Amino acid sequence: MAEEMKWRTVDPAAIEMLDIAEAAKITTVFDRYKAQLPQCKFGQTGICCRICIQGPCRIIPTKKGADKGICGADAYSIVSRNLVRYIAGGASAHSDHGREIAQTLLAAVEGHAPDYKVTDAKKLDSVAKRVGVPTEGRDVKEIAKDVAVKALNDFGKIDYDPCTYLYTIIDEERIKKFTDTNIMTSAIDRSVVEVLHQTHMGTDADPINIIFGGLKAALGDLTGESLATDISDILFGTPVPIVTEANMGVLKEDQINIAVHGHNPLLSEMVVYAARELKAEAEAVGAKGINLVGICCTGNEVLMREGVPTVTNFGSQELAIMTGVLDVMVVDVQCIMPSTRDICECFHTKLITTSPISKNPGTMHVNFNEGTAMNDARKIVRIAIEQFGKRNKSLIHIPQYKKQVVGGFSVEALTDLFAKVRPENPLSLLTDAIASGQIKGVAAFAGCNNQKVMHDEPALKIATFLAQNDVFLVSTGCAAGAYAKAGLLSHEGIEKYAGPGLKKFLLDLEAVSGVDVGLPLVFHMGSCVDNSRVATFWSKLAGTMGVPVPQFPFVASAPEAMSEKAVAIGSWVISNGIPCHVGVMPPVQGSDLVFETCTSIARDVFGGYFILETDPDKAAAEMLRRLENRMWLMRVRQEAAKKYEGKYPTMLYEGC
Ligand code: MSK
Repeated sequence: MAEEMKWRTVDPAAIEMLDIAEAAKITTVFDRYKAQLPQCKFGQTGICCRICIQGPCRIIPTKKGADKGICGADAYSIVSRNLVRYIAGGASAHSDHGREIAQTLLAAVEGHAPDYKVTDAKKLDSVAKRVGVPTEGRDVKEIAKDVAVKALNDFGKIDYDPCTYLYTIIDEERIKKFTDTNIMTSAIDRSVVEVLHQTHMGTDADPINIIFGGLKAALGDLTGESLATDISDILFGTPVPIVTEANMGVLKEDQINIAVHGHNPLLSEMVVYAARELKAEAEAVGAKGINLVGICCTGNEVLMREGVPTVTNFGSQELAIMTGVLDVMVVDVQCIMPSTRDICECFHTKLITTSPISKNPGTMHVNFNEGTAMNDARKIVRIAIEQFGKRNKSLIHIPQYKKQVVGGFSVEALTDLFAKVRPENPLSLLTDAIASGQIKGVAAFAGCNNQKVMHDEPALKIATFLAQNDVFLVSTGCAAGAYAKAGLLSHEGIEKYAGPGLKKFLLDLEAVSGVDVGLPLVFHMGSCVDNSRVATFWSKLAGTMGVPVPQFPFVASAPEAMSEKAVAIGSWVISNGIPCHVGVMPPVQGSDLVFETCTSIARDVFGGYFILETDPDKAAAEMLRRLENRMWLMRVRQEAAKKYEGKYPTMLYEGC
């Protein structure tokens, strides 16, 4: 591999495949990033305005006349507008995914989607109770219908009451905070439309007001994620610990390989069922079976529930095709690089799009429909069976790297795990370990890969540092993909990286867990929409400890944030009172006011704030410091409460 490319990834399988790409002169995302350099400084710092067609306007603070846009917009208006439009995009993607899931549950109980059913009646019951749907003496279908309707209602109800699926996962302190700051979302679609209107040319020029509008849309995003997770669990089952593998070594030369890629489990679950059903047809063409593998968050969905191995995460999706054994890559929505088509054309791999809103010119399209789901999935699997015989054997190269993965840690699964030690109050097992100082707090890792940083490296560096310092770790999305490929989602991770306090905690738990292969260092909580599980987790932990969320020692990180969805997630994370590290500089440096609002003023208002740090070593140290600071403050508050019988002066969320 050329020297300048060697710093692009730490994944050994990806390194091997980049050599193949270079030899074959195949252009990948790694090359295209390089070709885009240097990137436009105006865009990078957020001071390029493309909102009307008088522009684009680029702000030059030192040049009279060019220090404002043509309409007179200041840099702070432009930067904040650009930022919240990312949030609107992210909220649209997550919530539209959630809408499809809710519509499918409704269609299933009304008899229009015969291949779907209520798989997890226990989850249905708990969601119904939470969102106020009566359950007593009612049929499962009736309850499911009301749960689906409540979810669909959250998209566009006409009143201004808070969204049900948001209101019921946050505590009273946050309800008051969101109400007082006027960011409580009353309808997902309205929150997105409103912020697009607010940032239309000539509407809002006030950066703080714009940012608060963005936070309302971010809470719309959380609402969409929450209902997507809940109803996916109802349809396909709430994840429980499951053992599988990750990295390109999961591909099998003697089997038909199908990669499911994108986000929505409605399609990928059906492909799992169809692959099991059509095994004999695969054998009839000389294959030893059908090997399903996952990429990105569709991969995470089927890993969590079905144990489907992960072949890779976002940054190296193209490289999986170059192994020459991928017979079909079937995609739904989001994070699918258009370039996958060009790479598939160099191999026998058939790229199949399935969503009416996610097509790629020149690519086969099988329209996936909830009413004909299994037939559509069978069609896709049969295309893969056909492709198997078309492989060019001289192009086959499977890097022999794979790691064991123990995934499937929904909040319910984690609670059940802790209950094995402490049945009466399961989560207190972790909060007591935090209170005693054995565990320093909890860190959640989410998000993508981004070509601006070395593929997978920041996620690994930060997590291993925090593990060595006894922080309990959970993860979702493509960050979880990085940990899966590096062995951090298995017992190997505990042995290699856990500090003494964390190691004792995990090994004690492991002894009673009933998971034969042991527990992981990092607990995989699912796909990007499953960040709602993370929000539920911190809410329950804080409740168990008896403190508001902004006081609980919890930090989040998106070490390689890339998508609009990541911006939306980060924004509701900080609104919920959690410090959130971002390892790639978002376009906010063009306005000191917006930068300070994100990193500092947000802290005074919400208790959460962004830690914008591109050096992973510094970021890891900073995250640990923030956890320790929260723990120290909690002890100070407790001491003060004892001494002054609760009548001590009010403190800021995180101290002065
Ligand atoms: S797939 S949004 S690259 S996590 Fe959810 Fe991965 Fe980020 Fe897409």
